[in-house]
Amino acid sequence: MEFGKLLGAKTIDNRVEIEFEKQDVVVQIITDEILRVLVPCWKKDYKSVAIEGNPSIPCDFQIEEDEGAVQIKTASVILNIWDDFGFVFTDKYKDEILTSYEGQRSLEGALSDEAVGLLEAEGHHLSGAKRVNYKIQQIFRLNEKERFYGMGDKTGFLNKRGFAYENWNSDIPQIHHENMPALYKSIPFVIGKGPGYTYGLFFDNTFHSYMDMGKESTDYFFYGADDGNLDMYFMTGECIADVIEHYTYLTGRSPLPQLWTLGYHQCRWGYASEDDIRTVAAKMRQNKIPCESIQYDIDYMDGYRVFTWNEKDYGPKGQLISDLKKDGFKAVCIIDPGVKVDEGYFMYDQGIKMDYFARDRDDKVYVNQVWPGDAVYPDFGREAVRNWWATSHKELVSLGMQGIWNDMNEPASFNGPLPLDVKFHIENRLTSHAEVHNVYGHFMSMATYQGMEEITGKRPLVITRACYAGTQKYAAVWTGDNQSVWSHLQMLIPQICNLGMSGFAIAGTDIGGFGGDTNPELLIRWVQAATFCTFFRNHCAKGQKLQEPWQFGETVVEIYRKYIELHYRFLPYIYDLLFESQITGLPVMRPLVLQYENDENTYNLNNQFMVGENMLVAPIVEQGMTKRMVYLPDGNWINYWTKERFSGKKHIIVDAPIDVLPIFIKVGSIIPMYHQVQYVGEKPYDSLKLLVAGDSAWGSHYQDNGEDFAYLDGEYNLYSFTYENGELDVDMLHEGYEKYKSIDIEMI
Ligand code: MIG
Repeated sequence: MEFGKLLGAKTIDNRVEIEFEKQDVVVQIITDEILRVLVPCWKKDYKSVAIEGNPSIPCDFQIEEDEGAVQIKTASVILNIWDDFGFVFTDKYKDEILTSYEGQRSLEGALSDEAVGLLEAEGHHLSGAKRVNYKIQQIFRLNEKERFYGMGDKTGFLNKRGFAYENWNSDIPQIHHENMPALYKSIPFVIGKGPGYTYGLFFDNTFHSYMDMGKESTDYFFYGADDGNLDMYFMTGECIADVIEHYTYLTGRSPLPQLWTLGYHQCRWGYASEDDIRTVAAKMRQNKIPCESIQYDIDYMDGYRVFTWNEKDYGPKGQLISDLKKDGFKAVCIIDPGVKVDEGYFMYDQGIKMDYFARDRDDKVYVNQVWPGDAVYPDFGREAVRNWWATSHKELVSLGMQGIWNDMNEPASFNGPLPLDVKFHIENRLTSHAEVHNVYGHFMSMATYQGMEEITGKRPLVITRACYAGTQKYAAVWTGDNQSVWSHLQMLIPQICNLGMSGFAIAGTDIGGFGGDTNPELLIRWVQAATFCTFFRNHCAKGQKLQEPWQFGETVVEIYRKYIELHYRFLPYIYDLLFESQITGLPVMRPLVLQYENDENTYNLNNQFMVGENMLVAPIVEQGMTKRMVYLPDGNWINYWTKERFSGKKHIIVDAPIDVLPIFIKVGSIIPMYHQVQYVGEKPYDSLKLLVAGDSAWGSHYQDNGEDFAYLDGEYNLYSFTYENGELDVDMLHEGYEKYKSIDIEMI
C-alpha cells in the first residue's frame, strides 16, 4: 500500500479526511476513546457487518495541521499522522501507545509466488508457511514487553505474542494443536498490553486476513488481508476491561439468556433413535445428575434434510419431545446450512423457486456436498433469505423445540472448498464467497435468532460453530471438534478466556472431548474445569467410546454429579454476571490478567481463571496430578472446600485429589446460590442463599423470570447486600418482580 506525501486534511462532521499523494485515509472520531482509521482502498462507504447502526457519539476533538502532518486530539487520545501514512497513537499525556512500523517486513525464508500457488492448489488455504506482503497490510512497532489477548477461538495460550494467525473460518476435524493458524471463528480483535498502556485494535474486514503477533519478527507485528479495506478501530482505556467495554459497545454484547440454557446438556453424535435419547434422559434422572436437554444431532432429521423429522427412528413428530418435557427436558436440535438437492423437498423447492441459494460463476445454483449428499447453500447475507430461514423454524418450534444449534456454517463442504468466486450477497450488494465466507455463520445465526425470537417470544438459545466479530449478539458458541486429550482440556482455559475477552460471554467446549475416547480421570477433570462455563455440555462423536458419566462406573458418577450440582448451585452467580455483561461486555470466565493486570504473575497464566471478580478457580489439567500450585492475587482468599484462609500475592500448593476442583472465594464478597434441582423449573427458585465471605462483605444480585423480555420493561429485581456486624442488610436497587420468600446466609 502506498500513500506518499501528506497533502492536507479536511473535517466533515466527525470525520477527518486526510489526503495523501496516492491514497487517502479517513479518521472517524467514534467516541473520545475510539477512533476508526479507514484506508478506503476498496470501498469508501463500507457498511460493517459486525457493527450495526451508527456508534458515533458526538464529542469534541481538535485538529491541527502542520506541513506534512496532522494531529487529531480527543479528550483521551492523540493521533499524529505524517507522510507515507506514518502514525502514532498516544494517550492524553502524550505517552506512546501504538506506532506504525516504518521498515519493511523481513521475508527471508519466504516461499516464491510459484510455491505459494502450488500449496494453494493443493488446498492449503491455511498455509502458515506462506509469507508474502499482503494486498492490504499494516505493520506496527512491537514493544519488547508487549502482550496480546483476545482474537477469538485461536488455539494455544492466553497470550498470543509470538504466534501468527489467520482469519478464515475453518472446519478442522483433525486434532487442534497450539500452532494452528485458524479454527472456526474469525474475530479480528486484539487487546494489546505494554508497559503502562492498554489498547484494542479491531480490523473490520471479512476477507481472509492474517495477524502475526511478533512471530516473524521481534520488532513488529502486522495485520494483512487479501482484499477489502484497511479498516481499523483503535480503542484506548485505562485497563483491559475498558477496552472490552469499548469493543462490545461497537460490536454488541451477549444478550441475557434463558436461565435453563445455562444448565447442563448431554449430547452425542450418534444417538441413533428415540430409544437412545429416552434411555439417556432416564439415566440422567435415575443417577440424579441435573440435566436440561439431550441435544438432537443430525440423526433426528429425515435423510439429513434440515427442518424435517426422522419418524422411522425418532417416532411420530413431537411425541418424544413432549414425553421428555414431562420430565423437565427441553429440546435443542442441530440445524446445518446445507439444503439437500432433492426435488419435492420443501426447503429445496422453496429456495430454488425464490432464488435463495448461492450461485457459481456461470450463474448456476452452486452445489457441493455435506451430510445429505449434494447440497446447496442459502445466501444468508440477504434479508429475504434470513426471513425465510427464520420462518422455517415454525414447525420445529410447534413440536416443542426450544433451542437451535447451528453447525457446519464456516461453511463446511466435503467436496473441496467452495471456490472464492461463488456468488453471495451482503444485503443487496452482490459479492463473492471471498468476502462472505467469514460472515456466513454470522448471518445464519442472525436468521436463527430472529426466527426463534419471533416464534417463541423467549430469549433465543442459538449455538453456533462459525462466527465473526459481533455474532455474540445472536449466538452462544462452542469450540467445535476438540478431542479427548489432556492438551485440549488445558486449552479450554485460554480459549474460553480469549473468546470471553472477544465479546463472547456465552461459550463452552465439548466436555470429555468430542473426538477420541475419553477416560474416567480426563472426564472428571474436564467437567471440573468446565464447571463455570456458560455453555455446559458433554458431547462426543460417532464411533467413540460412550461418554455419559455412568459409562465409567459409580465413582465417576458421584464425582461428576458433584460438579454438575455445584454448577447449578452457583447458577444465580453466573446469571448475575451475564446480566452485568450487558452493561460491561465482560465475560463470566476471566483470565486473572483481566482483574489483576498490573501483576506480572497473571500475564501468562494459562491454568487458572476467575469467575467474575470474586471466585478463583484452579482446575487440574494434567494427568495424574493431585496437587497443584495456585497463584492467589492481591486480596484475601478462602478455600471453598476447606475454609482455609490465605492472604494473596503469593503462590500456594493446594491438594486436589480426583474429586476436588480448587476454588477460592474472595474475602469481602457475597455470592448468591440456589437450592439443588434436577432441572431449571423443577422447583421454583423462591429462596436465595448467600455465601458470605468475611465479617464485612458486599454483593449484588439480579432476579427475573429467566425466560422472556419482560425484564426490558422493568420486570426484575436488583438487590444489594451488605453484611456488617453480624447483620445482613438488603437494599432493593430495583423492584419489579416477585421477591424471594427467604434469603438465608451461609458464612464461609
Ligand atoms: O462433520 O453433526 O462439530 O459437534 O456432532 C461432523 C455431527 C459434523 C460437527 C460438529 C459436531 C457434530 C457433528 N458435526
